[in-house]
Amino acid sequence: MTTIKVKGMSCNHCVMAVTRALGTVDGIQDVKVSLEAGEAVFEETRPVDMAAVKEKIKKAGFEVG
Ligand SMILES: [Cu+2]
Repeated sequence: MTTIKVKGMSCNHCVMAVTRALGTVDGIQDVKVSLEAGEAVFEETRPVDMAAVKEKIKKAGFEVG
């Protein structure tokens, strides 16, 4: 289980966008995004490239950290 902080989420659409973005990253499964906590939690089925994660989140319009 991996937890990352996601900045910039303000509504459920943001949550969906982040969930979708993470779902496209190789090795990521069972994505759960919490708007209240500003966090995303996921399982890694294999080592995940955090740079790729940041890139996808950024493309979706949000910031990791
Ligand atoms: Cu939103």
